[in-house]
Amino acid sequence: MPITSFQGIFSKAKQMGRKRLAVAGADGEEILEAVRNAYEEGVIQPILIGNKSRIQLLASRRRIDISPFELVEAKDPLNSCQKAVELVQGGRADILMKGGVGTAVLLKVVLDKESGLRKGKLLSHVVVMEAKAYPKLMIVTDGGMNISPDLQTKVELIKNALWVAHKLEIKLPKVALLAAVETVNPDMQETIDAAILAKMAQRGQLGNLIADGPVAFDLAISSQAAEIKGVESPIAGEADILLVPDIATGNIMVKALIWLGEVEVGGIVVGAKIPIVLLSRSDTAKIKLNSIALGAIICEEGG
Ligand code: COD
Repeated sequence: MPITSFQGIFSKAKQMGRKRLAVAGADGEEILEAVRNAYEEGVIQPILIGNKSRIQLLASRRRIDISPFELVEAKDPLNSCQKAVELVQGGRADILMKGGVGTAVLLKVVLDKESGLRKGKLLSHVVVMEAKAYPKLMIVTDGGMNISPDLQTKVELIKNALWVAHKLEIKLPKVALLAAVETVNPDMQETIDAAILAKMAQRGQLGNLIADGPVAFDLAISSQAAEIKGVESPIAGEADILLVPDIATGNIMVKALIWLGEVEVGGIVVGAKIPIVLLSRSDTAKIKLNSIALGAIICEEGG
């Protein structure tokens, strides 16, 4: 049965046993709290990288017991990222998490051709969303890493999202190729890309999934909207994966739902040797915790 909630994600993460989480730049109170919460949930075993004495000071200020956690000294944010990546390379960490280091600093270390964590695939950001008004989890990509994906990049984005869908035990995911309309408009590149991707999916070029587009967001999540619009689509009202045209669309859509709707969210970068928890400073403690749990279930079996 597919997982349909973050409660289900946590249950699976706990069943899989603790994963080793390397936190690059762990000297932040919010980060320590999120890591402690995930540890208490039985999901991870943290390795905290950064300025040791500052980490200890912040932890005692927030009354967070970090005595069961390993601490690794690093002289600055870049060094924290390098040490975190080294731990992964040495087989000592299963998940990487961005703490108080810049996103670009971490991603550049991760993308380094010689010492980074690439495995010949595209790295992409996926957000998993649980909304009260929708019975399935939604996998949204890419509102966090790939800025303006071309057709080939979109193919890779779908393949990465498909892998996440399988980890969520969705056997035959339905993919909505999002645009503003349901017809191909030569002035809207995303509608052309969507039509090509839909044909590629139909021919089995994208793997085991059902995809359709261009479709607007309402059609993807509401069969009633499809009926009103008079559009027949095999994914209408049942989308599992939502491919957005670019980073701005995805980022705005997810943030609008977080801040105005009732959604549970977790986000992660996939496609590297290990999952990367990449959080925004404004993310709530719950989003941080959800993202760590998501990272834990995305890990390859055996870490
Ligand atoms: N997957 C795999 N390899 C990649 C990827 C990717 N997604 N992106 C770049 N590479 C490789 C390139 O092939 C190249 O070999 C090397 O990495 C450097 O490529 P550049 O010069 O294009 O990459 P950078 O370092 O300038 O930029 C990569 C970023 C991921 C930093 C950039 O794309 C970016 O800033 N993305 C947006 C991140 C962001 O601001 N998110 C906001 C919400 S959190």
